[in-house]
Amino acid sequence: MRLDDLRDKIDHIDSTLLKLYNRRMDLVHQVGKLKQTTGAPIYRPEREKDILNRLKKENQKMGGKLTDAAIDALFLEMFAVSRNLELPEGVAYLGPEASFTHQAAENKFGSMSEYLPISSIEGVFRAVQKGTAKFGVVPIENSSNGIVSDTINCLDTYNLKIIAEEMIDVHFAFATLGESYHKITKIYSKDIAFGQCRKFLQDLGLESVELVPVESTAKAARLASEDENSAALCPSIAAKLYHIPIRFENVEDNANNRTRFFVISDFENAISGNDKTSMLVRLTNTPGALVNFLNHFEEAKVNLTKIKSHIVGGESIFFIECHGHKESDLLKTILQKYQNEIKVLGSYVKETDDV
Ligand code: PRE
Repeated sequence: MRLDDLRDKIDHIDSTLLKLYNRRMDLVHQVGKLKQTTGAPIYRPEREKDILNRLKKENQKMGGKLTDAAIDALFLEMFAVSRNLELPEGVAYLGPEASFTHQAAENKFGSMSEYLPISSIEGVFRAVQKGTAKFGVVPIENSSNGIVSDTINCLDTYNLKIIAEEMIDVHFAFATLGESYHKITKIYSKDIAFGQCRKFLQDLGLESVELVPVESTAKAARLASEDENSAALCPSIAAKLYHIPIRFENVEDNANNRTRFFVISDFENAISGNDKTSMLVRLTNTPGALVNFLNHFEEAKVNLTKIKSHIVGGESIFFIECHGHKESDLLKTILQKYQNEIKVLGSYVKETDDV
């Protein structure tokens, strides 16, 4: 078939898609109106997951060319458009713009949402608590640096719920305006990024160049865009934002460097059938207290996925995660028994196993 003929066919399909999108949006609009009368949450991650799972199965059966990742990309953006049509809701995230948290937020909420970069984790919690934003996106742990204490402290202090999780691969780019990296005198980045890219800097003979730690990798990119004898270790989106050429991609020493994020809001999710629950647990400092507590999970055949101890205000608490929804029969019994010791932080669709 000739190019023109193929393009005619594509045009025809695009027009059909447009009609179908609009028909879908009419229905979504009605859903939005219905939700406004009942005050039900607009964002329903478990419903979105159901739709995606069903479509992926159908796609496999029909031998479609779309991969699962392509189905996610197309439909998650469409859900974001739908939610904005039902009710535009702001998303606060640990900024600045082009940070890894921004990337995680865009993965969840698409490119059309209204984003609010906030300079601290507690600021994100405050914005959601006050209603300045409906959602907040904060990092919870990184495979190289462990748990983010500020997030745990805020989950303990604020009465907000974890309503979703998101995992992203953390890749650093080495970006500079300079033609030759031999002339580089300064490299900007976050201090932890220098540690994560140490071997790369050694291999390039740059370990003795001045390493300048700044608050964010996005700021590093901005500073590097102002001086051609400097470079930044930053996410590629930050390099693009400040128009600095990327000389090397994925320069981190550990290729499996991942960060997990939580989405927080003021509502609770319904059961999806594939959920995780996160909680903070304060147990008495007595022999066997932790073992006794954990035994209940084994007896109920509930899979524990994480247990980390953490100090809050001089007191040791446990950050614990397990499979299942807090309203499921298996978990309900344990949560009731320990209701004075446990603060449930949220039940949400399980997206990932661990960092
Ligand atoms: C819809 C949109 C947003 C929700 O997060 C889930 C699904 C969709 O576009 O399919 C519709 C909707 O609001 C709903 O089913 O509750």
